[in-house]
Parts: sequence; structure tokens; C-alpha cells
Amino acid sequence: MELFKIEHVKMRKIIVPLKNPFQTKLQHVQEREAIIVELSTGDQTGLGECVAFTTPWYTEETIKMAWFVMKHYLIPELLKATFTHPDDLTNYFSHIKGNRMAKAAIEQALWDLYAKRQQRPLYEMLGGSRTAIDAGVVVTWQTVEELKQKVDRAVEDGYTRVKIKVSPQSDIEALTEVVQKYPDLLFFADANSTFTSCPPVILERFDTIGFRLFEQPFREDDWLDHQRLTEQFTTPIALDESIRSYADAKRLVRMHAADCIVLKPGRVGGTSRSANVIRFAKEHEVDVWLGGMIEFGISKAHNLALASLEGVTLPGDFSASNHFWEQDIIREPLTVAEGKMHIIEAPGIGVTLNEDVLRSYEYKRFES
Ligand code: OSB
Ligand code: MG
Repeated sequence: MELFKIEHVKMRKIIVPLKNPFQTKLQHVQEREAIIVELSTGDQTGLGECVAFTTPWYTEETIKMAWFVMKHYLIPELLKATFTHPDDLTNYFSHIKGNRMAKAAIEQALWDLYAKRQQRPLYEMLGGSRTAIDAGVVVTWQTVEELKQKVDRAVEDGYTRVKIKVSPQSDIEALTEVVQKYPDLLFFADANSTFTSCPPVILERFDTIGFRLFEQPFREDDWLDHQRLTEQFTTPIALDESIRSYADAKRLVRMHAADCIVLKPGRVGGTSRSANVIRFAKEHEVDVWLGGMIEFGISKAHNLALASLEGVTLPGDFSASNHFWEQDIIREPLTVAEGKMHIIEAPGIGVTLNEDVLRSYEYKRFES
């Protein structure tokens, strides 16, 4: 087996305004920070993207923390390491607790590099087969007018799966009208924990709208409440925030705390663990789809590779590059047509950095 070492590491922090603010009960996101990681050896470079947010409004990790942990702990370990496979990284990082999004960004870059060295697309190396991936867009809304406009727009843009942000205050008649207007579309509802301590009479009405699934009604550690609702509801329940590790995915299955896993690779610590979650879910016939983090094309390309696995059973948060961004940081913008996004058949993740665009967003750099 071929051994390799990482010879060069580059990290860049970027900050990019969103085309339209992402407004939910949890947070108004107007700008997105990210860390783009490059790992090189010989003449090959692998790419990763850290999906932590600027502040801890969604997960504990933040961009500042991730940068610090990568620079002072993860990268020094990485530079000492010798690899035969990206899975070797687990051992080198095992004495560094948590910080899964920081670890995932590095692991992504290592997987991309590994696949490029073998001259093979990443999705293939992960055991994936499909290259046309079901796309999906998310709709945030303040008024009924905005809800209707955004759903119409999504249909015009070719999406066949639309995830609508909901809360107990959402207008149920308007939601029902929108869902009935497009009987061929898949509608998901994402509650982002807003139904914690919601009166049952309101909650029950959300079971009659016609959503394909109801995502994360309660807080991330409210396993028993989710389990009870899964028993009571006709609409399948999905868990997003609750799934922070492979063990959480197992817990969902063993407890039947929900019917479906929303897999965010950064949150569970990377590509290898994500592939394990997908395999486990398939064995136990639980639905899985890839969740989005308002990310750039690097993270999206990694998620697409995972979505090519057979165990991924529902369309993920795969919106086109031009949905959130005026200009994505990749040279091959990801597009949606007839409800699908296509994996680019090239070694690794198949996409490359647009250096001009990246440099215009860059505000901090570290090299080693
Ligand atoms: O709950 O799925 C979520 C974005 C940021 C943080 C959490 C969530 C979301 C989304 C958008 O719903 C997903 C996307 O990037 O398309
Ligand atoms: Mg969600």
C-alpha cells in the first residue's frame, strides 16, 4: 500500500454576503464566513470547507474556534502523520475531543487528495453509484406573499423538493394551499426546534398539511419527545440538530426516535463517519438525506459525493451555486435542471477553486 505525507497546508478564511438574507426564528444570516482548507503532497491538492458559523447560534463550534483548533492542534498532528487511507486520520485526532466541524474540513481535503492521487472520482471511492443527485431548496419566509413567491420561484428554477421553514406561528392555511398547489412536489417542513412546549392542538394541525416529513420539532436533546411524536404522527419525523455523531444515528434507530436522519457531514465529524451513518441507516431501512449549511461549492461537492450512495433515500439541501451566492468560489458552478444536480466526473470532488473570486473574499490566511 502506498504511503503518503501532507507536505503543505493552506487555510483561508473568507467572508461572503448572501444574495438574500436567510431569516429564520433562530438567526438572520446576512454574511457567511468559511474556512477553505488545502492539503498538498507532490503536485496534488485536496480541498475541504469548514461549515461552522460565525457565532454559536446553530452548533457550538464557530469559525474562530475551528481556525484556532486547526492551526494549533489538528494541523501539527496532520503534518506528523503518515497515511495509507483517509480513515487513518481518526487515530491521529483521537486525543483531540469534539471540534467535529474543524476535523471534518481537514478530513474532506484528505479524501479529495486521496481520490485525486488514485485518479478516481470521490463518489466512486466512497462506494457511490448515482451521479444525478436529487436537488432541493430551502424557503424562509416572513409573509404569506413571500412564501408563495419563493415556492413558485423554486418550481420555475427546476426544484422538485422544497423545504419550508415552519414554527407554531406559521399560517397553516397558507402552508396547506402552497402544498396543494403543487401535488407533484416533495415538501419538507423544518421546525428548527421551535415546537418545544407547543400546545398539542397546534402541533397536530401540522400533521394534516401534507408534508413529506417534519424536521426537528423539538430541541436537540429531546429524544423522548421526538420518540413520542414519531409514534403519534402520520407525517414522518426527521432529526437534524440531534444527529451530532454516528452514535446519535444509532440512537435514533434503536429508540425509533424518528423516521429519518438529516445528515450534516461537518456535524458528525466528516466523510468517513457520514458514509458509516449512511450504511447503518440502509441496513436498518431508515431514510437519510444530506442537510445543507448555507455552504459553498467545496462542501456541496463533498456532500454530492456522499449523496451518490444508495443509502441516501431522499433529496437533500442541494441548491444551485447561484441560490445563495452572486459568485460561488468554484470554477464549475453547480446547477439544477429537472430536479437534479450532477456530479462532475473528474478525480476527487470534481470541482476546482476560482482563485480570483476566492481572493476577493479572503481576509485571513495560514500556511504551513
Ligand atoms: O436547519 O437545516 C437547517 C441552514 C443553516 C443552518 C441550519 C439549517 C439550514 C438550512 C439551509 O435549512 C440548508 C441549505 O444550505 O440549503
Ligand atoms: Mg434543519
